[in-house]
Amino acid sequence: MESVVKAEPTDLLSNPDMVVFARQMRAEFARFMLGYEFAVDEVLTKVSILRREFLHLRQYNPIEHVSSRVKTPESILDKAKRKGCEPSLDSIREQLTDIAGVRITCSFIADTYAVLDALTSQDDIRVLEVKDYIANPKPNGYKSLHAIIEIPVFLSTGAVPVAVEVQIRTIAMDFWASLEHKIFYKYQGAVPDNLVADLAAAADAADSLDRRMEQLHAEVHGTDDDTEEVESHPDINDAIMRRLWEFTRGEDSN
Ligand code: 0O2
Repeated sequence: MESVVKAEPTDLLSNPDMVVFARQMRAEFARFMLGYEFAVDEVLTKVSILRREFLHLRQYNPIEHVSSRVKTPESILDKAKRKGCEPSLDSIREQLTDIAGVRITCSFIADTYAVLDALTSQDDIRVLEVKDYIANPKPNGYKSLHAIIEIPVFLSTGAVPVAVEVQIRTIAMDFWASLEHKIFYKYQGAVPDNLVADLAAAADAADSLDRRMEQLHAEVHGTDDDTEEVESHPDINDAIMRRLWEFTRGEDSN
């Protein structure tokens, strides 16, 4: 990855124009970064609520693991330069939609679509783009669901919409992608042909595993249609149900 030339503090002090620029931009860039950190927090809260709701409603958790990151300022500037962005934070905000990222790892393929649907159908989320690399894998075998969503972040000055890239995939897809990523960086993009072929074969194996695991799961637990929806809560016991029964009939003596 190309890196930008870093200004040392001494450079800043020796250039009065840069001192003025840095004084203005430091706070603006910090606020820019904070917006993405808050947006990630908002998405993580939504994912956590979905996870708990799924668990209560279906007594089944489709989300195995969640991780998140906000690109570093250096990596943002590198990518902005690569993409030929205008030199302004507004332009970077508009063109770089993956500054904030949340990755959700699910148990099964069907879960990835269910989670994407549950998240993107929420009223305060605007979907900017969805890429289905599960139905249409990349030539190297990469699979994942990608959604660029815009979520409002409520600051003291009002609500600001912030873009977050959400990647949703199965454990097998995630395993493959993380190994491929390491290989890609080790060879700086020029992966030898034999490894490219091996990775493609491994992607097929991961796909077969996903499908077999999903079949097995369906055999053991039945399909969604067979799942009895039983919501439970540790504090809602028979005594509470009796009180509720009496209360709804005007007989509650407590
Ligand atoms: P990182 O370090 O994970 O952030 P873009 O590159 O975003 O401008 P593109 O290529 O259309 O545009 O985006 P896409 O296809 O939605 O991919 C964006 C992200 O998906 C990547 O981010 C990776 O995280 C992941 N990804 C896409 N293709 C592959 C792949 O072939 N292998 C692996 N392992 N991951 C992939 P970054 O910024 O490249 O990396």
